[in-house]
Amino acid sequence: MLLPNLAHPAAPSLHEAFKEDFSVGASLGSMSAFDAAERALIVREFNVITSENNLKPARVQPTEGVFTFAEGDALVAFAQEHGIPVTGHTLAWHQATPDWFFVDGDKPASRDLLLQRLRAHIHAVVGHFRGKIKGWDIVNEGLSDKPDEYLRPNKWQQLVGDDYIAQAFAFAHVADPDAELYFNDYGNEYPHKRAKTLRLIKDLQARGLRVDGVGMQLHLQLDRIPYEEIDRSLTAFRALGVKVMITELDLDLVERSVWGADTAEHEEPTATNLGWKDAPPELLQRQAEQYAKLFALLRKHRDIIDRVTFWNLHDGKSWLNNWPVKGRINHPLLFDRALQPKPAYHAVLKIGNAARN
Ligand code: 9MR
Repeated sequence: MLLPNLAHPAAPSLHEAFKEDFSVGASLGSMSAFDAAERALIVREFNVITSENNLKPARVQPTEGVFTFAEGDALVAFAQEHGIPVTGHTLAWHQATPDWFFVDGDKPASRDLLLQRLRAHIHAVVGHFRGKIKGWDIVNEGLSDKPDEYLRPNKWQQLVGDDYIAQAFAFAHVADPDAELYFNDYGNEYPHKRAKTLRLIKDLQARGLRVDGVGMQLHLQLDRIPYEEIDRSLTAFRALGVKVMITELDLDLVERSVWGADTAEHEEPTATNLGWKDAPPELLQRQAEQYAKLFALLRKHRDIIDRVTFWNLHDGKSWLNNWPVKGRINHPLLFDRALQPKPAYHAVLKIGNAARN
């Protein structure tokens, strides 16, 4: 398979084009699912990697006390071989977490038992990768989607209380004192989650906890990118004195009625939500323009943005082929299914190569 830019070997790759600004990354699933051409593409274009699924609690500790690190080890080994830093994702979440965490026989687990399990999980996982994983999404999607509610009422919050987040940060810092610690969420470009992010990070800081960064996922939809809101959140987060990471970027081309990125939501197939084998060229063009406008905005905030990570490598591997409807054919990333750069790739690269002011 051809790699991008082979006709122009001198052309910089994505991460080279943005080297003055931020790292550019991709999330990856199981390494065994990436062939040689895909691996070459990863190494050429990206200089930071996130584990998409294989470090989630359901994968790592499916049964209490039984840890499986093989997939995570393979990803870290690949990254180390190429000198690429890895982000661990994620330790406390309302999804991909086995039920056993939350029960004690036929009763709900007590606060103490759940905290003991949270501590044991974090110590085992962060400890296993100590010195090998640069930073962790400690808590994922902990903020409520409801404007008037602060934290998402997930089982952690219900059974432990609001301080499960602080506890998780504290455990992780003990497990690897050198690891960076992040809070990751979607929708924090919008005012209510922006305000809650500020409240949460300030609360963690007031408790004297280490917090290195806020993750803005940015699962975006064509023609609906809230540029101004993203700009406002970046400006607001600057005051926190932490890094901002764009952690799960993609730009959905196919219609959907569900907002955000909650995997619990589903939608029935319709005439228009299943996508196309070949994306309409005019949509790919709009996608290119919108990605470019976004990267210009992100570059404006390069003093606080540490990295911009796409949610997987190419269109064929995107979660958006299976959400919110199973079996749709989506085109949300910069490379197509044949690993070829799309118009969006060239448009983004152009922003990276443009003069800095
Ligand atoms: O892309 C991930 C998909 O393959 C998984 O099935 C799903 C459930 O574990 O999680 C997806 O990734 C999510 C990420 O972990 C957190 N933010 C939203 C992402 C898309 O759902």
